[in-house]
Amino acid sequence: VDKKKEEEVNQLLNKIRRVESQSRRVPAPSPSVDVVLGSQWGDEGKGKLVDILSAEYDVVARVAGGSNAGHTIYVDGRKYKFHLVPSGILNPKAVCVIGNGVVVHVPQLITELQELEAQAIDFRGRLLISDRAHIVFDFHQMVDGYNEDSLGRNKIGTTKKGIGPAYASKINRVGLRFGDLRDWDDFETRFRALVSSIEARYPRLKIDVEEQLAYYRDIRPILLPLIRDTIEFTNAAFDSGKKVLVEGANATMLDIDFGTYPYVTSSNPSIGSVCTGLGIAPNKLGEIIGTVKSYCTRVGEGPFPTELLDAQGDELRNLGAEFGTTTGRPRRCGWLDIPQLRYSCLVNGFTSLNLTKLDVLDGLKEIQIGVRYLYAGKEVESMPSSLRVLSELEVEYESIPGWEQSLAKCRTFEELPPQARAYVKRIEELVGVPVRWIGVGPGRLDVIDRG
Ligand code: 2SA
Ligand code: GDP
Ligand code: MG
Repeated sequence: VDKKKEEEVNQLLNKIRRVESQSRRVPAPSPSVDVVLGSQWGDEGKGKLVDILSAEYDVVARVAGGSNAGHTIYVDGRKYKFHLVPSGILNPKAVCVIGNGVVVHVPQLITELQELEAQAIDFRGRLLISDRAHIVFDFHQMVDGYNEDSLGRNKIGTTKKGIGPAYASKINRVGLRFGDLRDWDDFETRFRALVSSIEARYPRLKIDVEEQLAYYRDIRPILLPLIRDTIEFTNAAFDSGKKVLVEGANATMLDIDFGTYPYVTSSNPSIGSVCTGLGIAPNKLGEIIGTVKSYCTRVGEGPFPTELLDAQGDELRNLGAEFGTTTGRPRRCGWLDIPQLRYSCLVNGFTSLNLTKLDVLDGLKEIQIGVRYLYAGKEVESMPSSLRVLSELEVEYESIPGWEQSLAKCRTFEELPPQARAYVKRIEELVGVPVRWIGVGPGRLDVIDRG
């Protein structure tokens, strides 16, 4: 009898706990902040989707990285390349925010603004830079180059845009932020202190302090009107019912925490930086869209399990025009990697996928999908942190027949040839996340939206 009573009490307690935890869970306010992220090693085509979606949004924000990112967009046969300015700038309605988590090289930003002006795109009043965003100075880029050279064969393969050194200044608490430009005397004092600390560490670097200070003194009147408390701005916009879209830069496998460290970038391109790089609370997040290239590419050094080092890799590079947007470097190419993608889904909680560049596979007789990692004869269950394991593991592949015809004109899922549909379905089945968008060409309209 006692046992029965105990069980009844336990059941009741469990019920109360369940009800309690449900009532404590605050539902996501509506509308929510939606996010487009890179799920592989970058260059999946995030910029293109952000450009397409931005017509529906009032605010488009960057939250991490800097001018290492390169986002290419084709609209009406015109090519646009963005490194710092959010891709939403092409939508005349959207206000674009460079969040506190981004590191900004001012000369690059000015170049992009001049390019926008030359193309008659009016960005005035539509571009805001967080007063907490850190500045990438020219000497950060020099340090980046110097570090790479001194690593020799062990180099990371960075873009040499000063990203790592600028984040290092931030973490060392000696960096300068855009808000610091508001008080010139203080900026000047702290700039000299920062240069001294860099010179002490890199005695061979020649930094022209006066020339740099003169540049920032001159450019200050152009920058000051763009500098805002973007935490306040973005949250106020959200609270008044405005729709916010986050444009991810780089990708999960390049994440300083989740990527193939040390062959990574120096920020968190995965979901966490939406909160830390913009000041948005996690309960405001809505759709988290993972951008997945139909095959894999990587620029720079580091392990790449499904890499193709043969003619097939060269074919993918040529078909997909896989050359860096920022540096022009040839991208390493390989097959789609399901264990890697599952890991990315796990870390980011993707609610849907944007599968890009399916058209690049048009001419192939057969397509491979990497479905399992094997190490020392056993299946590897999770993403190994060891570079050695990652470089030595074997990948088991599944073969899918190619469709051997152009997808360029397809605008619905049903219009895709059955082999292409099977490829998409198989990906959904293997990762357990629906594919909502399918890219069939580089243009704004070359996309299937399965809604
Ligand atoms: P960094 O410069 O410190 O961030 O480099 C560290 C690693 O991160 C990689 N990385 C990238 N990978 C893909 N695409 C990127 N953007 C450009 C593009 C790259 C280009 O859109 O094509 O033009 O070469 C990007 N940015 C950084 C980098 O290769 C290092 O492996
Ligand atoms: P991002 O960094 O993720 O924005 O991507 P990048 O712009 O660096 O690289 C993606 C490249 O693929 C760009 O040149 C795009 O124009 C192109 N692209 C994007 N989606 C598609 C697609 O579905 N098909 C083809 N053929 N090209 C695409
Ligand atoms: Mg890119």
